[in-house]
Amino acid sequence: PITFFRKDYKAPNHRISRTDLTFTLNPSRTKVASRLQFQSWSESNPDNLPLELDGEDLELEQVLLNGEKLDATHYTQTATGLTIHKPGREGVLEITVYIQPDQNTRLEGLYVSNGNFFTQCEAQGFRRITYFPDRPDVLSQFMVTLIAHEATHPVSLSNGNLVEEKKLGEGLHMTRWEDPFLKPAYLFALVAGQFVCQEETVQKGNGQPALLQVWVEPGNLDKTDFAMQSLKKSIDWDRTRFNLDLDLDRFMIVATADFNMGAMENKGLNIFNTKFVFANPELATDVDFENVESVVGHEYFHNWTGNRVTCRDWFQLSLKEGLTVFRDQEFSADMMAEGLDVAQADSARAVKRIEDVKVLRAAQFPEDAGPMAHPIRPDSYQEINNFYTVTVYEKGAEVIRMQHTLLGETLFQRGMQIYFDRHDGQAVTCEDFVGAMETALQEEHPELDLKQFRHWYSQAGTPEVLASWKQANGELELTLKQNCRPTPGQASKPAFHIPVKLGFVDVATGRDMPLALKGDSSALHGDVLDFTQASQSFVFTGLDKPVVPSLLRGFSAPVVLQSAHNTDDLIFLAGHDNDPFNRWDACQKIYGKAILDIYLQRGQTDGANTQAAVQIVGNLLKDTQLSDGFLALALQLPGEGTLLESFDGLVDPVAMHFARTTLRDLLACTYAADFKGIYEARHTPGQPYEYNAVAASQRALKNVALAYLVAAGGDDELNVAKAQYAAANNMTDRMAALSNLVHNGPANPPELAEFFERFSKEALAVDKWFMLQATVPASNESVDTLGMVSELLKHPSFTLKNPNRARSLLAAFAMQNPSVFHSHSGEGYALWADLVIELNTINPQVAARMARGLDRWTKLVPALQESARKQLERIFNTEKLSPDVREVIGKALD
Ligand code: B3K
Ligand code: ZN
Repeated sequence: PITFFRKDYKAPNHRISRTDLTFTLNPSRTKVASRLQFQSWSESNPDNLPLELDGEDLELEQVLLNGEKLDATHYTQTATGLTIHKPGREGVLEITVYIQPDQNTRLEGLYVSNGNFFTQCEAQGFRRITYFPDRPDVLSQFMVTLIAHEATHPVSLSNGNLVEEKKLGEGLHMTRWEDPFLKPAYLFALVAGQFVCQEETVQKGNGQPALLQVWVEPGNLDKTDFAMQSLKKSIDWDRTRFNLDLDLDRFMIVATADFNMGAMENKGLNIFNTKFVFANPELATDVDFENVESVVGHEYFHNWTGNRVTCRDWFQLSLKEGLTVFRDQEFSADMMAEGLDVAQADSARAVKRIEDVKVLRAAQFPEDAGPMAHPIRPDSYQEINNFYTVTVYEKGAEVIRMQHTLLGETLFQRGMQIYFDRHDGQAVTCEDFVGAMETALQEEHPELDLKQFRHWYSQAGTPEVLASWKQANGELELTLKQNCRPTPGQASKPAFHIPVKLGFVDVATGRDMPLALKGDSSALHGDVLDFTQASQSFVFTGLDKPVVPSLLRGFSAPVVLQSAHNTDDLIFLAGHDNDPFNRWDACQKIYGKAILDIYLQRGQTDGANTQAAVQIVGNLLKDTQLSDGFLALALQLPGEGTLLESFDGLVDPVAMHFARTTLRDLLACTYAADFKGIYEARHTPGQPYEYNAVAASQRALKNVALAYLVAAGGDDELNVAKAQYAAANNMTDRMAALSNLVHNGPANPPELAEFFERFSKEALAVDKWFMLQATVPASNESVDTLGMVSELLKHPSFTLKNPNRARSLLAAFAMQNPSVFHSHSGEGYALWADLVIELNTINPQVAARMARGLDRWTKLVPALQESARKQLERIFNTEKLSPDVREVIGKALD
């Protein structure tokens, strides 16, 4: 396999000032004619530099240079590209190729979905469309002509503005699109086929109108309202919070059922997985609604952070992704807090923060501890598609968030302004972003810099922070130590600059004490402490009365904090911390300790931590001040993935599942009456459904209570779930009820069949149906999940060709159902390996995602490691293994 290194970056020889593309669209054989105007960048040696174009799986018809046909001695054609030996200082290159969109099951480049044409070019899909310098630092002006049959493909779209439209005869029609902005090829898009749209005109900041459209296949218009609203909110939010306006006359979203990931920010023509567009009460859960809003926001925000300023090379991916995730997280938080008073808004924002940190801990921490660990700005890759990771995205967003914490909102926004002033229209690096933030910081604080902070870009691994303290004579000495375990290629790492947001909570009053550092106070900025050394002590003064430190408030850095809090401290923080995130986190810590105790003591529940967990839940249930959204989160136990990762030793995921279930059942029995009360107070069948943050959190809490009720109960409680299913007028309640029935009740409840029949024409609901069955845990003894998954693979509605469907069974089973996947028979791994191997030939990118299922196999108990290795090796030795899957499995086996 070829490894690409960040240090090998070389600027291109040529720029392509203008790109004209003409597509004659035909599903089995599409003609792509390009006309590239190129100029050499070099002054000194202009004529001899070859023009290097990427290209894969293209049938080359002809090449013309300045109007003259080139014979094959003037260029070199390989399996990966075309090099024009002596193109001259500048000129016009015309190339004609043919491609086969309907054979494209990889869904990269131009492909056909349900008869319609779509493209996906990021990261390197454009080279599957035509020969071109397919690298993000070549920015060109695109003019696109689309020719298609009017009967089959009446709508044809590309980036920018529609400048011409006409009939051509013989049933053909053409549209011509001009994108006013320079862009790299990865932001190119085209869509053609049968579509209908919902549209609206809005006013831009400069008073000019902009046309917004959401395009879907016929029959789906009733699912587009929410996406359109989300788009309008995103536009308003970016203008008010970031002072960034829509720069286009036309902004389109198109939904397709066949898509490798969530969505794509192509300039002016975003292409979305239907999963992140379609939303109506019948079909979408509250979580789906929330996701639609956040992904619509994310792609829209890319228009500035990604498109106006793009990446120099793919090692810089986090430049746009980390920043844009940070922006979409802030957008969602602001939307959740909209219209609430200050205290409620704080708690609503904390709910969003908790949700984001849960994802980070469940998915990114394991990645950072495993064979695929990489810095947010990787140093090397074999297949770039494997680096669209939770590290680049979510940890990348944390690294931006830390800069926001260090600078504060005002200076951070100043840094954004400097960033755009310097780099609008350019392809730049992560360093350029930090540089802009550093300039903003130093305008106010010339003595500060982000020098050490930059390690967050270059070092992988989750730092561990140890915190201990002594309080005496009115002073509290806080000692912090940091350590980051080795990751592939990085044995030891210099200390990180870790912003520790903190407070000292007065035990008597529950109030925060003022923060004052003894002596040199330059490490404290407001309530944020700069922790910069391997070991560091800070003495705080003015603390006469006993306090409990609350550290890393709001999760101010992506680290694992091991604090010296004892059980009483944690119970106190769970009830009194003035930082809602840390209140939640104190609950999680106790639950985690309790589950580990139960795990280590083979099911015993008489330990002190278990008692503390029971006490905490009792306190939470009594606290009338808590919002439903917060309470719903605080009552939920840490996920199995997070638990496995937090245990320092080899683990048995099946036993861990049972330990977690034991605590859940104990809590459920202890507080059955309270859960019933919560449930009944919030279960209002017949009330019309509305999606908004408040109503959604009511439903969330209600359904958490339902899960506890069912966990502790017998038939009566299952009947509560059955009744909720029967009365449901929305997907949130329907799915919550059904998942309790399927996960905790007898095999094949009638509701499962009813659900399939009701929604058999709605692909996204059918995905949910598969997913529910693939996630039945080992603790449900009446279901043989593995057997059921094998049967479901043969279901007429199942196909590995559709990524959503493949994920609904395979990812659900291998990544969201540890107690079955890691079953001691090894059958789970074998089934997973079969499917990865099959998917490898269909869609390498999706296969490589699924292949991550055993990333953490060396953390398993020896017997499981042995079965895991066997399957990993079986995959690795498969013929025609794609580079995508090879990289993932190869690194796991290394
Ligand atoms: N930028 C795209 C992801 C492309 C993934 C290519 N393998 C979506 C996003 O992050 O918004
Ligand atoms: Zn993105």
